[in-house]
Amino acid sequence: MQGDAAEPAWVHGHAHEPNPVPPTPDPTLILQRVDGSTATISLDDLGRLPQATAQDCFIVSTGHGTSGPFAFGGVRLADLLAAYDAHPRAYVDVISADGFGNRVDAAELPGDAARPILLATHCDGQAMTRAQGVVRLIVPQETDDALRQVKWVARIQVH
Ligand SMILES: Nc1nc2c(c(=O)[nH]1)N[C@H]1C(S)=C(S)[C@@H](COP(=O)(O)O)O[C@H]1N2
Ligand SMILES: [Mo]
Repeated sequence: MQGDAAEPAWVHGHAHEPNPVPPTPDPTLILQRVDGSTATISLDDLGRLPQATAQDCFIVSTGHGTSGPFAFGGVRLADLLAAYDAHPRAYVDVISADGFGNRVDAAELPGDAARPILLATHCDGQAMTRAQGVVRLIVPQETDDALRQVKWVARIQVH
């Protein structure tokens, strides 16, 4: 996608009406590289990559209030991209099947070593349920009431 006309609507903000219902049952996701080639990534594939934790994360949910702090576990977004030879030039769109998404700038990817940007599969050491969002994007530094916690990540589009 190029140019403003093709921008996804959520780039310009998203209403805080969290969808509680997973749009699909299968957590398998598709990664698309800058050259258009794709890789299919299952939950097992994520589990085989190096695991990291982001401590002290809250879910400031517009639906059911604030909960936490949680320690989310999973794969650093930067590690996933490197493992699949997907190198962003500008940004990475992390998109769910229910029309939600968030844009992570390439400059944000190195992140904070103690609280990295994650594709989380675990919460407080437990495998997350599909309803909890697996696979769930976690940007620990976000301050926008969970707008950067994309539940049910289905597609990672590298630009
Ligand atoms: N796929 C998807 N992810 C989403 C949303 C959504 O509607 N769809 N809503 C966001 C918002 S605004 C909030 S407050 C949180 C709510 O997370 P929770 O359902 O775990 O409380 O999910 C975020 N992630
Ligand atoms: Mo929200």
